Amino acid sequence: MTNSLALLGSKPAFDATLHVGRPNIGDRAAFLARVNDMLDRRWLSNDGPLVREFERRIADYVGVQHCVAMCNATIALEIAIRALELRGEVIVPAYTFVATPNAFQWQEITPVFADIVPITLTIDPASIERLITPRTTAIAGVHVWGRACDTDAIEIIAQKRGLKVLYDAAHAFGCSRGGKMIGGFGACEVFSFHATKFLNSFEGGAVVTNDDALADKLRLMRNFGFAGFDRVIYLGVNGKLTEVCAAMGLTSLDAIDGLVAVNRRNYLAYAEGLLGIPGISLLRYDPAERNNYQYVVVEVDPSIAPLSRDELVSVLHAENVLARKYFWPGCHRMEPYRSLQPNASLLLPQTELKASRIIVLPTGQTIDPGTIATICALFREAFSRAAAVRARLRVPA
Ligand code: T4K
Repeated sequence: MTNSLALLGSKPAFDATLHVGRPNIGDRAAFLARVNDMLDRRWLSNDGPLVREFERRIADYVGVQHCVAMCNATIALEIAIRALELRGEVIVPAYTFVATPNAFQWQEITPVFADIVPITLTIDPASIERLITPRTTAIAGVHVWGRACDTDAIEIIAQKRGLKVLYDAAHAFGCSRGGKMIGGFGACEVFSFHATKFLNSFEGGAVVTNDDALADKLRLMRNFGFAGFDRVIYLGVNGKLTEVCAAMGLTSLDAIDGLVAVNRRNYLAYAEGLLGIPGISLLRYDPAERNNYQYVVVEVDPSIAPLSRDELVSVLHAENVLARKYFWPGCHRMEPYRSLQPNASLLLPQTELKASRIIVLPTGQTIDPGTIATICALFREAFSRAAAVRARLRVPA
């Protein structure tokens, strides 16, 4: 337990930095064996056997017909957008990682920013309805922090207005909604397998779908549009996953039950440690669903908590706890959207509120309950010494 705060002159609670997004790593020997086999085969990329196995196992795990693996989720989103032939405007939440709107803007499709539902932080169906124009071609929900969008309401709006639906499921591998695994909703869904994600393949992503024709098109587009030697039938790009990344992805898949158990243990330790701290609430996962518990997301209510979110983050950083303010500021406040849509914030009250209050805390294999108890004690200590912390933060270091 800490007795004081680094910001007030004590030694930091941790010698080494505790990062959010520290990668989870499966069985090293199994990974290295896969890499050795790969080197012996001399097949390093371009639809190799490890990528094929990875795709098959992802599709089985999620319960969909097709998984098309890609080099990362941003490219996967871009290729999905092309394959779905979207244009004009697409409605996206402003509370997401900037890769979501960028995938549209990069293709000169306007991401129109919708607000979020305060409980789940996912796109608000009522906000979607208000933003539909004759130029709208699709709705892109984000299952942010692994919690599912209201897929039923979105489906009803899409059917009524003739819109396509796709989901950015970057955070949501291994999660479910209504007992159905995420991956099977909308026309397609996009997972990220980035190093920081629940299932990690160093870099990587995938589009999953039950649509045979869409899957064929995605495969062609990820490989320059080649439909066989010397025959290009679509505008394509290089979106391929490498074999070494697939080896890592497969090794992560082998470890998945253990990864959920560690994440859940940590999540419960935070829930216990933060209980009763004024103005602090932990984003809840629905115990009736499958969850990956990959993110520990805390909201600081400044009307109750003695310190603001930003003040708390400064306290934690001084202690070598590199908590993050994801996703602040909302995408609508980042370029080019800030310049292109200067009034967007007027329609995004919940996004503005949540983006100003959220802290994401370290979890995963490198964090244990003892570490979490210390982090939670830092919250209490910071609040009990709020006046001194505030005074210290007012004086430039
Ligand atoms: N959609 C959503 C909703 C997303 O959140 C993301 C990505 C995407 C789409 C796009 O997926 P990808 O194209 O990346 O597949 C990080 C990740 O790079 C990004 O993948 C992720 N979301 C985002 C939420 O977090 P940054 O800019 O915050 O990264 P950075 O460099 O600050 O690292 C994050 C933390 O992870 C740091 O505390 C350091 C730690 N870290 C990172 C890596 C790579 C490690 O400890 N070891 C590592 O190897 O974006």
